[in-house]
Amino acid sequence: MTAPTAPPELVQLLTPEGERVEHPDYDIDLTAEEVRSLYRDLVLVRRVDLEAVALQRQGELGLWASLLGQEAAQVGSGRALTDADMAFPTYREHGVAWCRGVDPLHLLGLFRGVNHGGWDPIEHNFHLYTIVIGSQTLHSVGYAMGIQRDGAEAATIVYFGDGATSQGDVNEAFIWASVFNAPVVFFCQNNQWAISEPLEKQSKIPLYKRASGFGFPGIRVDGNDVFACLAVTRAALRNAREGNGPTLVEAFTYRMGAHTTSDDPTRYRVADELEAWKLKDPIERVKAYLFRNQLADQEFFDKVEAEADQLGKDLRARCLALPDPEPAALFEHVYAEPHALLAEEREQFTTYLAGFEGAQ
Ligand SMILES: Cc1ncc(C[n+]2csc(CCOP(=O)(O)OP(=O)(O)O)c2C)c(N)n1
Ligand SMILES: [Mg+2]
Repeated sequence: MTAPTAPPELVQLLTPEGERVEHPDYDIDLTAEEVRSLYRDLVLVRRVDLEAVALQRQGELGLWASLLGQEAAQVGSGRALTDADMAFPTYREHGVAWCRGVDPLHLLGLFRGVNHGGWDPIEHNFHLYTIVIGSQTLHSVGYAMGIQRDGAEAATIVYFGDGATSQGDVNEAFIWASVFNAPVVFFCQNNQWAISEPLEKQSKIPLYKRASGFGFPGIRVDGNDVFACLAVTRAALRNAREGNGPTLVEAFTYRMGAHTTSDDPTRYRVADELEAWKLKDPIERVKAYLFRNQLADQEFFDKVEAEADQLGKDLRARCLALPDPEPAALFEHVYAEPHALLAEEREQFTTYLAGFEGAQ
């Protein structure tokens, strides 16, 4: 079995071989410095991910959802956001978190079970991770309608997967966004799999085409092409901010790793598929482009590599040093205001814990 080939309507600005291609509707003018910066993001984000997988394997995290292969979709779309835009992630958007300035340590803390997210969504305009598939699409549409009523110059972007498109919430969010002309970009990372369910089990038509049935534009972009993801998302966000309503962006990509560290993809997909997608690696093509056009030398690549090593090392040390929370911290941040029943439950729980031998 070979990897699905993307149809011609896919927006691509950089081929897997690192060649720049033109597109009549989408183009982007990036300086050498900007391309090097995107490359650096891609490499650092992959390193964070790699370190997290290793930490999970060593028993330091309960779970990790790897973004391997989806770096360009996340960095491209993440870098398209302005500070005022609000992003709503799933559980895999470590690359977007990076672009929003969220310390990766907070992500590790969540998967280590020592915090419930740890970052302030308002400070970074990056909502907390959402595990309930598709629910964040409704949150983002509601938020976008708020932006609309405030008359603000901003938009929301919401991330979800191919599998999520089968959820009622996502379809309801499409309808609300459409009829209220909400400033939202639906960013679907079609990584071809929803755990062990292939794309064919979610849709008989390409996902981006679903949008037309709801009354707004849909576009498919090469999700392994950071230039195209940046250009397409930037245009969709601008459109939303200008009052032209939602867009569905389908980033055609591939989940190169397991669904999560609890999953074994060799049980349900063939190795050839992964091999074919490796040739479309999102980082390699930017590297080839930089080399080909002499926009970066070996010294630059070595420097980024060294920075990634340092980041991984530092992240590991800080992760291992994360303090365990007090068990009663479980009750914090449940409600904004004091809550009598919750106070009672906390009391019961602390009494229960105090009953164990050796308890203080
Ligand atoms: C409402 C709901 N149903 C089921 C699950 C279990 N679940 C977790 S991830 C997942 C698959 C999601 O696939 P997709 O939307 O393609 O995202 P991906 O993990 O591939 O990024 C499922 C079914 C869940 N978390 N929430
Ligand atoms: Mg998927």
